[in-house]
Amino acid sequence: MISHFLYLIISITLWMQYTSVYADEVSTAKNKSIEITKGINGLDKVVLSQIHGSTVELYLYGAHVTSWKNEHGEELLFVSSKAIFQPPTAIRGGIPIIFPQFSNLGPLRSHGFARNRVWTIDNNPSPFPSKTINGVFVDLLLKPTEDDLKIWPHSFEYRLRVTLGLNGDLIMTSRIRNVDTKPFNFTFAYHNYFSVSNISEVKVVGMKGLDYLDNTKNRTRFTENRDVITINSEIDRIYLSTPKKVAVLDHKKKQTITVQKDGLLDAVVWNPWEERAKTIVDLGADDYKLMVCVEAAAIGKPIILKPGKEWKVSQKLSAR
Ligand code: TA6
Repeated sequence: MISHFLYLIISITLWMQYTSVYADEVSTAKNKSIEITKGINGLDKVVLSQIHGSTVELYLYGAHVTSWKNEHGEELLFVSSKAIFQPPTAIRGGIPIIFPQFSNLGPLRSHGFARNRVWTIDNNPSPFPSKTINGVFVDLLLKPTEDDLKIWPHSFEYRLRVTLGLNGDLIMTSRIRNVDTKPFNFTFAYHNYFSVSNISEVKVVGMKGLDYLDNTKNRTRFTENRDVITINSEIDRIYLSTPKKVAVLDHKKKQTITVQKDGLLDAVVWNPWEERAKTIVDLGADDYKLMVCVEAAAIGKPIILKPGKEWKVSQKLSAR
């Protein structure tokens, strides 16, 4: 009799354990998701969500990441209070994709045209390495239109994978293929705008001893002698041949954002400060205090891509 009773108790316990594990798995599967929806002004937007609560939002317009939140729902990217979500204006903030021309280093409008085009979702991308498998991701594709070929006469296929890792990291992998018959050159950047508590609290580390081109002084070349870069006036520099990791420390937030680059030699540091911010119509007057751009880039040595070849680079952003 007692053994029957014990058997019943054990069975009920096992059944309860099984159903609770099963319920966990169901909610896990529900919480890690990709949603295609409408954003500001009805523009198509993709939302990636991870099990622990981190999220990423990106617009098909520009393949532009506009939000990256940690598991506590805190926003890690800066988007201007005056950002215009209306083509053909590029969205001010988030992560503009700068291709095929950084700044005015060529014949195109500043920062090229990838950030001003509507990308498509690529449902059939060529295989990626399996290390992104734990993440939730979306694949996007940009090909030039007839009009693009008139201003930049080079056929390409640009495949971008945006992944939100299990631990909340944001990984962006770009693969640019030359599908033309001639080689072409380009420059490139992930133009990351990070949200900061106050620019006076920010330190950028990882640049000591490196040469940089100062955009505020006609790209004159200097050498950085500081361990830690603090910002108290306009800064607009292209650091050349930087290490794979650069970091943005925010003392007040007690937060470090790490930019880990793969295949991208350069890093840009930009804050317009008060006077120049006034000349940027889609930036709020005090917004410069709340942002710093630390960009993963290929500028110093433009990329030369031969027909049939693919250039593959990535950045991984982590906030701890
Ligand atoms: O990456 C820095 C920079 O090239 C600056 O010179 C500054 O002008 C900024 O980008 C923003 O450029 P945009 O064309 O978006 O106004």
